[in-house]
Amino acid sequence: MLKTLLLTGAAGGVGQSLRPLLSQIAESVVLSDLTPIKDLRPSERFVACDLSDRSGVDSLVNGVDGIIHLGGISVEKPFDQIMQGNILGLYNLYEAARAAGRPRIVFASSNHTIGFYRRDERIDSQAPTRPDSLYGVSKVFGEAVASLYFDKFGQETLSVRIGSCFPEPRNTRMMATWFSPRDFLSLCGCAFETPRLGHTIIYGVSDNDEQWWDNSHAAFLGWRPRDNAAHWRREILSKTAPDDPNDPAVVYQGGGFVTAAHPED
Ligand code: NAI
Ligand code: 15L
Repeated sequence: MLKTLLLTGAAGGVGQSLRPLLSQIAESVVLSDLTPIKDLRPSERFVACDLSDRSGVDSLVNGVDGIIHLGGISVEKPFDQIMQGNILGLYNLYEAARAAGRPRIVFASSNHTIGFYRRDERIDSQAPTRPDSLYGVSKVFGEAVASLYFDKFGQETLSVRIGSCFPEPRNTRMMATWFSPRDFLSLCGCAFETPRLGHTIIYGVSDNDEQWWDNSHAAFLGWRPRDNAAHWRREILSKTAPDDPNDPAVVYQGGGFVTAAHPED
């Protein structure tokens, strides 16, 4: 059990889904975001912080013993926004952690680091990255910083290439990519408890019938996802038009990020 966990990006979708579960892994939680959170539980306190503000991030990280880093831009956006949240913000977090005794970090990376692999390819965490967006490139940067900071400074990180973390799967793609908040929470528990984490990359995905990703390199974590998107399959198929097998958003793992225009065009 952690004494004090820092959750960045706490006001976002994943942060709000994880919040009610965090008492399973931490005695107290510092929630942080640009957007205020008002409905605080007794074990929570809120600290507003822009991740691009170095001294703000230094104070935020000081005194915590574990970090789940969700904060930043979560979709394709103009590069300037991505640079502030995901490049500078990520760097500030790692520098703050290095100065504050190296609390373990669970970094919310993304499947968009590898979105240009086809859905009929099964890849593991050692496959070369193939980002599908500027957003995906920023997550590759985050993983590279995590790698450097372990090799050079001993900062340990679990980089979780999250598929689609929502309370329920929403479309046919999520039959393969869905990652339940409950499975994410149990993975964070494993990351904080395992004796040696190093810098490990894992695909954040539930125990879905449809599988694109091989997590065998992270088997030492002993993590067992329990949820399965197939439970919603019939309902989703009944509500959606059949996928066009020639649509690049269906051919490639990254879905709509693959076909999205450059955000500055
Ligand atoms: P979200 O967009 O709902 O939440 C992100 C939060 O970060 C927002 O509340 C936003 O205010 C905050 N934020 C943005 N820029 C900031 C800055 N400069 N300083 C401080 N806070 C800032 O995203 P969501 O869906 O909750 O995702 C959380 C994390 O997980 C993101 O890093 C995202 O890239 C990653 N992820 C999420 C997936 C999903 O399926 N939801 C899939 C893959 C990765
Ligand atoms: C992500 O990286 C995004 O943050 C999220 O909003 C979803 O689009 C997810 O990937 C996905 O691929 O479904």
